[in-house]
This record gives sequence, C-alpha cells and structure tokens, in this order.
Amino acid sequence: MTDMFEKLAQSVIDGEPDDTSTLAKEALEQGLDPLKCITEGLTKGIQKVGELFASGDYFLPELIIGADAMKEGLEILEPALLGEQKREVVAQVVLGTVEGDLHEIGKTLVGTMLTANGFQVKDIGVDQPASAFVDAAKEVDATIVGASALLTTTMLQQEKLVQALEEAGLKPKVKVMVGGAPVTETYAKKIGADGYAEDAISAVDLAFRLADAPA
Ligand code: B1M
Repeated sequence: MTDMFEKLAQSVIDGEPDDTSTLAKEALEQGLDPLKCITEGLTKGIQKVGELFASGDYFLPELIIGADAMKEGLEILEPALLGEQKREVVAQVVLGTVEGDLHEIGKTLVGTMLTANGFQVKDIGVDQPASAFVDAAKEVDATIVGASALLTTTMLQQEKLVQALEEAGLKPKVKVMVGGAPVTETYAKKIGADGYAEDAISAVDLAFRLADAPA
C-alpha cells in the first residue's frame, strides 16, 4: 500500500470526511489511479470500520461517519473513473439495493464502474422492492438487473427479485446479477440468478458476459 492509500484508509477509519476529501484530491493531483485509491485506500478503511463494529469497538455513529468519509472520497474519485469512459452503450442495466437494505456504497461503485465501461445504468437506489426493479427493467428495456444486498437478512430479497422477474415474464431475456458482502456464487445459483460478482471489477466482467458483448 502506498502512503497515500494508507492515509485514505485511515481517514475513513478515523471518520474524518474533510480529510478524506482533501486526500482524494491530493491523490488525483499526484496522478494516482482513482480505482486503486478506492480499492486499496477507501475500501480497506471501511472494511476495518466494519471489523471494529463487529468486534464491539465501534458503534453505529462510527459506522455512519466512516461511511460518510468514504462517500466524500468517492465523490472526488468516481468522476475520475468516469472520465476514462470512451465507448458506445453496451447494454441497459437496472441497479439497486434490495428492500430493507440501506447500504449504497458498493452498489453505487458497481454502477460507476459499469458506466465507465459503457453500460447505461439506471440506479433505482436503496431499499427497493422487487416490483421497483421489475418496473424499471420494463421502462428501460433492460438487459441486466443487478441487485445488491449487504445483510444476511436482506439477501433473501434477491430470490424474491428473481421470482418477480419470472412472474413478469422478463426472464430469461433479462439477466439477474447479484452481489454484496454476504452473497456467494453458490447462493446466486441456488436462487436462480444468472451471475454473482464479488466486487465492482468482476461485476463489469460479468455484465459483459451476461450482455453477450465483447469486453
Ligand atoms: Co452496515 N452492516 N449496517 N452500515 N455496514 C455491514 C454490512 C456489517 C457486515 C457490519 C459488521 O457487523 N461487520 C453488518 C451486517 C451483518 C450481517 O448481516 N451479517 C452491518 C449491520 C449489522 C448494519 C446495521 C443492522 C447496523 C445497525 O443498525 N445496528 C444497519 C442496517 C441498516 C439497513 O440496511 N437496514 C447498518 C447500517 C450501516 C450504515 C447505514 C451506517 C452504513 C452504510 C452507509 C451507506 O451505504 N450509505 C453501513 C456500513 C458502511 C457498513 C460496512 C462497514 C461497510 C459497507 C460498505 O460500504 N463497504 C459493512 C461491513 C462490511 O461490509 N465489511 C456493514 C464498502 C463497499 C465498497 O463494499 O458494499 O461490500 P461492499 O460492495 C462491494 C462488493 O460487495 C460488491 O462490489 C462492491 C464494490 O467492490 N457488490 C456487488 C456489492 N453490491 C454488488 C452488486 C453486484 C455485484 C457486486 O451486482 C448487482
């Protein structure tokens, strides 16, 4: 990890959004890769916050301020990722976080990476029922519907989504991509999703495969 990645991570761990923002700007000025600043810096920081929360050393306020810091950093770094976009629209994607789940950072990052790689993304936000994904898929004539879930309780909603898309007659034409920390390949297969991605980079590879388009 470079010194800058460590500083970015630490500012998230310390819950210092202003510092994260300043460091993210400095990182770009230094010519550092924005994606690496996110994956090696901010993400490492928020993962540590999650560990400290799980061990009882951090409480909800620290979780919230850590997430705020991460979002401040992403606000600076994500546009730099989009700046690299240089291809035609590959496919339409509907993306959201499932009902009962407020975690947005990973979902939004997946959306940014897809956009940067030529996908047209309709982000329907967090806490979205299966019906909202179905409606949006119809509206944009989606090729892929992507659902994020960060809680063991809410990942069950991904199965409901697959069923809702089947009931609406959209499957198998519309492909379902799932992800989020508790989700696994095995679970994705079990619920009838078309693919699982562990992180935003593999989500892009998967989306190209699901859209049957060359990367
Ligand atoms: Co929450 N939270 N949280 N949280 N939170 C976790 C998920 C948790 C693991 C923390 C812990 O205990 N260690 C735990 C879940 C435990 C479990 O279910 N087993 C937890 C809990 C318990 C809770 C609350 C219940 C806490 C409470 O209220 N007592 C509560 C639930 C609220 C709700 O949703 N109803 C809660 C709330 C929050 C905040 C709101 C404070 C905040 C989110 C703020 C926001 O998003 N605006 C928050 C945060 C920040 C976290 C952790 C620390 C970090 C999540 C994150 O942003 N990671 C998280 C711990 C952890 O995950 N290690 C935790 C960074 C992000 C880049 O990674 O989201 O994993 P991630 O996304 C990755 C991949 O998963 C993948 O690509 C992304 C980029 O690489 N991916 C996809 C994600 N979606 C994808 C979709 C795809 C493909 C790939 O296709 C469609």
